[in-house]
Amino acid sequence: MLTKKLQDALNKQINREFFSEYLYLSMSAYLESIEMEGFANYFNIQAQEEHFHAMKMFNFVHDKGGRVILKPLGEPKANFKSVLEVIEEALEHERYITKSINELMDVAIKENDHSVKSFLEWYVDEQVEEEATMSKLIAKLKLINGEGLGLLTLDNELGQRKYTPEE
Ligand code: OFO
Repeated sequence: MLTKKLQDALNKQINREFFSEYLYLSMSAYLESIEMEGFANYFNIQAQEEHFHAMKMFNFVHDKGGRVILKPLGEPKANFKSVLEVIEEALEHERYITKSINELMDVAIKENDHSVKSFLEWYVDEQVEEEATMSKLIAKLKLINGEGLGLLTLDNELGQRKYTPEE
């Protein structure tokens, strides 16, 4: 069983994971619109990963005998100034998610639910990786001034990325 407080906090996080999926799809759509197909592919895969994060938590709430309540998703930003701005906003968003996961972990600790704490460890680790990946992309984009042949090469590289379902 989950306490009401913990169930509410998990439901809030499920909403944020689905919103992440929606935001990354919106970023992917913008990138398609400026012919950056590799970056668009990259964010399409990010969106699929976020869907997985949301469903993993959705299923966990049920496994714990809890009730999932889905709430509306906000409207994701649709237009950006550049590829660099997209990645910078994605990093900003991941930092917000990290903070949100940490706060959720605080609730699990206060409610003394060890199974939820153990479950959330996966998300804590995942956030380190997600922030690092975005930071590296920003560094690369800055190296090539976000334009020219460098940008096309990076776009081509990101176009090779394939979705590998996580555990
Ligand atoms: Fe990109 O983060 Fe989910 O958890």
